[in-house]
Amino acid sequence: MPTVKLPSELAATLYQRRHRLADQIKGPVVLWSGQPSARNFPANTYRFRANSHFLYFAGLPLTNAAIRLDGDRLTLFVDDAPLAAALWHGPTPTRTNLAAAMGADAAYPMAELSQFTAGVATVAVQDTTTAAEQLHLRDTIEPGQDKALAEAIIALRLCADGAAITEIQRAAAVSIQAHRAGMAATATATTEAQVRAAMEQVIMAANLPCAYNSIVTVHGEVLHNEQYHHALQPGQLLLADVGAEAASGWASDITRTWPVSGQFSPPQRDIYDVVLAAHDACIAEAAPGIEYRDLHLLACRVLAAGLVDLGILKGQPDDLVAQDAHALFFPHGVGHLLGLDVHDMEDLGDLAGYAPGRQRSHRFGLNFLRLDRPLQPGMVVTIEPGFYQVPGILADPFRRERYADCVDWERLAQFADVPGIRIEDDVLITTTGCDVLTAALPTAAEAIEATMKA
Ligand SMILES: [Mn+2]
Repeated sequence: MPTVKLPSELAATLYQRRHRLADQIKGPVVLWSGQPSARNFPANTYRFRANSHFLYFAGLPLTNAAIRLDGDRLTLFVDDAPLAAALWHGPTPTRTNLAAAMGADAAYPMAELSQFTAGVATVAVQDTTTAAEQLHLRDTIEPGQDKALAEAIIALRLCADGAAITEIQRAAAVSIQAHRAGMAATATATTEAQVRAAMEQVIMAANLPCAYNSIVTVHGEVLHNEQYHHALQPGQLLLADVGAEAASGWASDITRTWPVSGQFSPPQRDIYDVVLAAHDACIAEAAPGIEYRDLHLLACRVLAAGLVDLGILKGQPDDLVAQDAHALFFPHGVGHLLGLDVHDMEDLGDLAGYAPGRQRSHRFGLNFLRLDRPLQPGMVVTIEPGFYQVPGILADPFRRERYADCVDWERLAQFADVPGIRIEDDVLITTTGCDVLTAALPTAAEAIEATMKA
């Protein structure tokens, strides 16, 4: 039988996370890992990813398992694989081994879990089979008990510990290599799919999954484009938002935009430098105590000022931002929390992203802001301003009318070869400022052009 052993430092980190949770919350907690969902028949499944809250405290990506935390006591529930399963899946570690690796005080088959779930708090998992089981097994929950657990977990996961930072850096290092490979492959690639393949090849060869579905597209204006069939033409921009996930589950998230020909056209370069100025301004300001919302508004102001300088927007940058005119071209937030999930803890809605008492704005320029908290040391966030010409926004008669005086539409037409640009880095907030974990991948236009030739 293969055996699992966690490095002692990681085992200590996991113990510390569980201990800190016990400090925050009274009463037992059960966290489920979840199980694979069937694509069609049961044996053909989507790739399984253990639930992030389970991973955070258990450290092992077990399938169909649960942990019960009660004070410092850890109980593992998982089944030993039936002997017949080895025919299809090979030998797997035993429950006894997994429990020892995790530092569990006791371990039982999943069938025993029902005896331990009275009155426990939990967090819902994504797969519907396990989610139904969670509902079925827990009957005596106090109102607000699950929310209190979610808030306690958020208090921990909001700031990365040393082990988490190391793992995000590991994932980021592979993502940086993937982006370099994508830039280098563009000279000979004829489709988006070929560049995507060159990028994901690096991630697959490192034996890692992607942290999210890759975006590799000449239609950067489609914010979450998941099509890869378009031909690459000289003169186009290619936007690649691709990130590896570490074996431990921690994510990285990088976007770069580069010219298919290897050289930005003058209009592309003009807009690129405006987006880069917004990106750099946010990174220069990111520090403990700074409101993330203010970084978003800073990005909006720098973008608006740059677009005024280019003659695309008309007016004072502050006035334009107050009217949300920037959102015609930058209709999303400047970034999000990054951790075990690429949009960390968004399974909890806005509970993690928004500080207590704060709610999403309905404003056109603010309603996609995913994070509204003061920055704290240990937080990992993305900084990802962009510029997009989204037909659904720019051709919308209501917006055309509303912003008729703010936009020089004739001037804008001269930037038709700029459908979408985004520049995204992963940023760790330190005690004095911030550390760009993805800084080894260039952002400056000349440096990108140089990397494409490498
Ligand atoms: Mn992102």
